[in-house]
Amino acid sequence: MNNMHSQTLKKNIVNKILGDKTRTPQKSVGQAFAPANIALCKYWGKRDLILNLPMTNSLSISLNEEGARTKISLWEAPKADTHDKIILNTELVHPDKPFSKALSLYLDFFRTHEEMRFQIETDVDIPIAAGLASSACGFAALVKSLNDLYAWELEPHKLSILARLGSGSASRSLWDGFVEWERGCCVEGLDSYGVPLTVQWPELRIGLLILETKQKNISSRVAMENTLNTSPFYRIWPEVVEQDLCVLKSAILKRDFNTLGTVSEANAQAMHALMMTARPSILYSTPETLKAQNQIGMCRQEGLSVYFTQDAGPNLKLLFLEKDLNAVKDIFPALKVVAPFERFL
Ligand code: 2P0
Repeated sequence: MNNMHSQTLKKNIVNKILGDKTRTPQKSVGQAFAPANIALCKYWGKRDLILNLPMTNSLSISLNEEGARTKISLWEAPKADTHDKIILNTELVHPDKPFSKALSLYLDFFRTHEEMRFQIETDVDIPIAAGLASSACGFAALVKSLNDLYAWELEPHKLSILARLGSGSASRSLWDGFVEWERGCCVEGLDSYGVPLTVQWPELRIGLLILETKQKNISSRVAMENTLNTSPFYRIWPEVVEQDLCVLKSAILKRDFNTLGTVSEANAQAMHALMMTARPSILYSTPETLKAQNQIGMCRQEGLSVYFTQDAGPNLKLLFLEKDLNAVKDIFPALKVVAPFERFL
């Protein structure tokens, strides 16, 4: 499948979502915020590579005010062949960088004419090295700022579909709190979007434990695909997810923290074990990751309810309750702590 074909497929979906909505900006600047999200039950493997349609549902928690703030406007480029102007954390990003190329390809779906150029300013206020900053909150904030610029007033689930076309996990960053991303079964994915759980859990805390700041050497997109295609164990992953999701949702409803922590940690470990059985094997953990995981296990043996989850990188996200904040901080002083439900209190 070549790039042009995949762009056409995505553009068709965008057109279906937008219908007869205007393609003319209704204000000079559109702006929006979207939170980062951490999966408690992971998305790992696609049923459609182009449309970012997942093999299974997944479940996440959004990180409150940690995320991406984006402004978008039309830009009078000095020459017809000039690219979009993309500014990340106040620095101009060169148009040849993969980040700019991916954004400009995505923006092609929203241009009225080929010469139309955008200026995008994005501030991401969480550590990019944590492996949660870039794609999910970035694409969700971009879609919301386009919705503002064009005054489309699209329903959130439609924004979620548009965000998914940029990056799968972005479909979950349209809401605060817990969000389940439905796998859907339709070929075009018009039934695959985020659905928020109407549950508040004010005592819940997420700690970002940064162990390594180097760029990962295999992208999650490639790692997912290699796992799905080569791991002899991938076939049982959908079953694992189905069971874990069921237990997690019930634990959330009951505010049963130990079950939430146990299953989230086990689901992350199952995803990493699965990657290790890909051929060639994929390993994101470093000795520091394993050391921190052991430390967390030892804390639990001593009676402290702390758990971890891990995404496509060596860093960990800790799960604990507010009452244990000081005890957890004593062990991990550099932890960045997020209260996902704080502003809803
Ligand atoms: C997740 N991850 O559920 C899983 C767990 C990483 C590990 O979604 O190819 O950037 O853009 O759909 O969403 C990271 O992958 O991948 C991810 P694409 P994405 O959060």
